[in-house]
Amino acid sequence: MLEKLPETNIRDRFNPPNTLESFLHLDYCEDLTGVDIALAGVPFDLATSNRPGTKLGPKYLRSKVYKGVQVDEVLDFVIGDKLRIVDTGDFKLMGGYLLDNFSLITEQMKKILDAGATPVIVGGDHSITFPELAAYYQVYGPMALIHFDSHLDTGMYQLSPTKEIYTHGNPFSNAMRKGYLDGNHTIQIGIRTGSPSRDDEFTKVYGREILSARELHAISYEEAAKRIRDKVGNMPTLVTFDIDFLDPAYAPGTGTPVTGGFSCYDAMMILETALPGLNIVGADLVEVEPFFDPCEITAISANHILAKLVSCIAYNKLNNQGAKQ
Ligand SMILES: [Mn+2]
Repeated sequence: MLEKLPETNIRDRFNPPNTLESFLHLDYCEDLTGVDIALAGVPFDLATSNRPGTKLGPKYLRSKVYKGVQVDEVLDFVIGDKLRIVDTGDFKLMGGYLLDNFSLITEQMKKILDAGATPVIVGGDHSITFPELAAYYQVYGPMALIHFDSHLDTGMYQLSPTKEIYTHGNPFSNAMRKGYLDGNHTIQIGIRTGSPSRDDEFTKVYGREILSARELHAISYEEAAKRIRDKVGNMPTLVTFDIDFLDPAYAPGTGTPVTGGFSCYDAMMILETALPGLNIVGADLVEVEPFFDPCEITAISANHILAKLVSCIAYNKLNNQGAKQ
C-alpha cells in the first residue's frame, strides 16, 4: 500500500502544469486588490541598438518555468505561500511611437504602485527602466539604484543636454537628468565596457559608484554586499538586473552580450547577501532575447534570478514591513 504523502510536502511534489503559463508559475490575476507583489511583462524592444527580440522575453520566460524555481532554500521561502504574489499580465503597448509607449509604461507602473503592490517587471529592453523610474519618482521622489549590468547605460551623455535621445543604452543618464534617480545613491555592478574618460566626466556631474567586473571578481560576496548596502542606505531603491551581467556562458540569449561576466551562483549569492533588510520598492529583469538562447540556458538563468529577486522582496516584506498574516 502507498504511504500517504505528508501534508506539508505535497506542494513540492507536483510538477507545475504546463497548460497555463505565468511567471514562476504564479496565479495570473489582473485585479491588484490585496496583492503584495505584482509581476508584469513589458514586451518592448523598440529602443534596441544591437540584436532585437527582447520584446518576446516575457512570453519566453513564462513558458520555461521548471520545478524548483519557487523554493528559495537559503531564505527558507516558498514563493506565494505567505504573501499574495501574482503575474498580472503584460503591459498594453503599441507598435512604433517610442515616447508614447514610455507614457503607457509609466501609467501602468503607476497603477501597480497605487494599488499598494511592489512591481517586479520583466522586459523588454533596458530602455523600459526609464519610464518605470518616472512612475517611482511620482510616489517616492528621487530613487536609489542597484544596477547589475555589463554596461553602464549612461551613454550619449554628451548629446543629451541638447538633444533628447532614448535608447536601451542610456536609461540612467536620462533618469538622472530628469531627477528620477539620485546618483549619490546609485551603484552599477559588473561593468566591463565603457570609456574611462567619458564615464568619469559623467560621474563628476551626477555621482554614482561603479563596481566594475574586475573589482567584483576580486572581492568576496560579503564585501560586494557591503558596498551595495552602504551606497543605497535606507532610501527607496530599485533593483534593475540586465541579464548580460551574467557571462554569455550563462546568458547567451541577450541583445548585447559581453564576456568576462558572472555565473548564476555569483548573482544569486550577491542578491541574497545584499538585499535583505534594504528598502527595495521594486525590481526589473531585462534584456532576455529568446532567439539566441540555445538549450534554454538564458531562460533557466533568468527564471532563477527572477525567483531570487521576488524571494528577497517577499522576505523583506515579511520581516520588516508588517506583512499580512
Ligand atoms: Mn547591458
